Amino acid sequence: EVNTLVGDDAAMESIARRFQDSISVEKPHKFWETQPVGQFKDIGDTSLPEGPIEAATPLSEVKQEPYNLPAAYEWTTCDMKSDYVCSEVYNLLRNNYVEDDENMFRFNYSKEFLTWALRPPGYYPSWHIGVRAKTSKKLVAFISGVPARIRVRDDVVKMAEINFLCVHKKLRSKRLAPVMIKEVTRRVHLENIWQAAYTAGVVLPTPVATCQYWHRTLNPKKLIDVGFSRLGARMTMSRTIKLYKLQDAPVTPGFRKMEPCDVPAVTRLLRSYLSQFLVATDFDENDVEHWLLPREDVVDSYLVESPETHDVTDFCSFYTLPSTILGNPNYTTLKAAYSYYNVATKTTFLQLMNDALIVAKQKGFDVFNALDVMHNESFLKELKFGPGDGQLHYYLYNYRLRSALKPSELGLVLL
Ligand code: MYA
Repeated sequence: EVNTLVGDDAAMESIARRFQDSISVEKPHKFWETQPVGQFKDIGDTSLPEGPIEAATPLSEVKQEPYNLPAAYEWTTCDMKSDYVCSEVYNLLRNNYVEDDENMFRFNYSKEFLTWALRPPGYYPSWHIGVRAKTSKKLVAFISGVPARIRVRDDVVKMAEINFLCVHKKLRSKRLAPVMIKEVTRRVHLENIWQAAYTAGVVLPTPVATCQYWHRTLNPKKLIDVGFSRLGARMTMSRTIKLYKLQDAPVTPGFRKMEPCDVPAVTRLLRSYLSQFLVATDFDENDVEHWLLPREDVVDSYLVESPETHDVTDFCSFYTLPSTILGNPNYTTLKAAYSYYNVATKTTFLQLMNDALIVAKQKGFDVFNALDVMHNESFLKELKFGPGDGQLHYYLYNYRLRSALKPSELGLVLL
């Protein structure tokens, strides 16, 4: 009898999870061991230099033909300007993309969101890569990249942000993912870009940072009904509703929605804020216009314009990412807002983010999520966010850091 010593369920679960994490660090990664990424065996070796792991090669040496797929499948470049193709990608992800550990929820990125996420300034259509079944032409897998400038310490590096890797549930564990990753890598190399950034819930060689999601309940009754959260010990529903109650309208004077004319001021504010983090996005005005101007049901941005000086002093933003609720008779969708980039210079972070919660509640979100990146720790507990159970690992491809970063050293949010 080994396991009778631990009586508490939560403690058991956390031990099981840590045990699994330690296994995943030991188990071989037949694919990732062949890639220019930090390897587990090198953790703690501070003699290795920071920067690119492999040098760029002349473009003429980049493989010109796509990688081979199993005979029944073919590559397709997904034209995200086509409403039909966009719907195909949307449906693949809606039915097969990321689920929580208990398979209760699955991300349901909207079509408008995908258009936004995949067509930023300077995007490459060739980086929107699908796999189709040859006979039916059905889309069965997808992976995407978009270009970004990411600063690592003092170097601004052109990178690809890789996202939406998805293989149809019926085609899992057939080593399709490594072929897709190699193919996107090839197409990124063809644009003379040699580094990438990505996030995943799974542990791979080797995270540059491991972050945690925190959740702020906005609609307690629904979150409890659908099993997202549980009624706390010694809590009733009415006490819980009262605990999470917010004011009806934002309280900061000058708090308003961001508009096109604010792009220069917001860019200045954001660039100055992000300069303090070790790894951060390098936003210019074009990026801010694309990534931060409000788009209905996709991204929301608010700022504080000083009533006296008319300076923009504070900024907050969040994106809309609903999840499908799997197998609940009463509800089909969980409406979640995800904290994006926030800057506070005059207003306190606490008051700024409290106003963000208020507008999110007004807009009908059930929950407001945030990672512990940047200065988010400074408001999470006080604003009644609770820690989630999943972790999000950040990775760089072909770029080594001497040691892992703290979440608070990251100024980067991927969608
Ligand atoms: S993260 C979101 C990933 N998507 C999902 O979780 C959706 C649901 N799951 C699936 O669709 C499948 O399970 C996926 C794997 C497609 C994830 N990132 O084909 P397999 C490795 C990287 O037999 P499947 C996001 O989108 C795994 O360790 N590698 O497995 C960012 C193993 O390798 P190794 C992953 O389950 C993506 C191999 O794949 C991931 O059928 C960033 C097994 O392949 C993962 N999330 O399919 C991609 N999951 O043996 C990297 C598993 O070595 C980009 N694996 O352990 C790298 C930069 C490229 C550009 C570089 C430019 C210079």
